[in-house]
Amino acid sequence: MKQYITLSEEVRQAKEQGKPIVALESTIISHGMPYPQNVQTAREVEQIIRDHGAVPATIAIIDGKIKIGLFDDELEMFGQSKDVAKASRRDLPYLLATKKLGATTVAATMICAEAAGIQIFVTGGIGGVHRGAETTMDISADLEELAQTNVAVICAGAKSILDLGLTMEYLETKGVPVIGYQTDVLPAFYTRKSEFPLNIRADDVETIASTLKVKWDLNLKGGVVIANPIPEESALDEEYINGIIASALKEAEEKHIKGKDVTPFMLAKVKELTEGKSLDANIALVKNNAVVGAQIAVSFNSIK
Ligand code: PSU
Ligand code: MN
Repeated sequence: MKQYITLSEEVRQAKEQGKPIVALESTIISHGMPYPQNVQTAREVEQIIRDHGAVPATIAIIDGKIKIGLFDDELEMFGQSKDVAKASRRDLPYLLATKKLGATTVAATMICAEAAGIQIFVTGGIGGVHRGAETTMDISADLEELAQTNVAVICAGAKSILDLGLTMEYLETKGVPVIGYQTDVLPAFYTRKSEFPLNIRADDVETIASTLKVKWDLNLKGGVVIANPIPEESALDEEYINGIIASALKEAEEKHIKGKDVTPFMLAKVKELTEGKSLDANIALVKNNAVVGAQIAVSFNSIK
């Protein structure tokens, strides 16, 4: 796999010096947020990670290589170009072989991070079991990746465009720990709470770091979800956002949106219906995850 990986100079030095590194995905840039907020957020998230003592590594597929750490003009390209494929596990071989541009999802970012020796990954929200999956079978490849790839994903839970109950059942079946950071219940992305209790709560990052170490020391393969609620002041009203999500889901169904297009469609539609409020919330929660993710990376790096 090594021949397909290119490290940025910043990441290469960080590895050489044994510094903590935090992986970041690029689908959130190319397909999760509009331009120019996507690029601006990506830059700010990288800086937050540096300010908290770790080194950011945004991951993407460029010119037949898995790039670990992007240049500023590459971030800009992923933010602007309409010609970037959404790259999940299944897409990596073809995109690398044909030297196309690919923005990595949570699943693909986990694969690339693990291959580059990075165990901590910060994002906004993970994919999951979609509502109606009992007939559509729309279950994100992110969940299968969490079942098998040794990377911890810091997120704000999963969006209620998904079936959160089924998503939790799936993760339980696959043996993926879901750790609530200072919370007893699964956060629902735009809101701090959901009706789903968590089995593990951690109030400090050291507990999370040591739990990761023990899991992988035990050779229990797979990832860990660290669910970090959106800051109170940025959270949206639950009834309000759930109403919007219901209308967006209805429209997705009427327009026969399927497969990999479902999540980007829903994100863009919810943004439109909330007049940008969902985007502001999304940006705030990713930055908050960057703080916690960097702290976990620093702690994990000191004990691993
Ligand atoms: N959730 C978000 N923003 C995103 C995504 C999820 O709030 O950008 C992206 C992530 O890259 C995630 C992917 O891995 O969507 C899941 O897509 P799918 O449901 O098609 O697996
Ligand atoms: Mn899907």
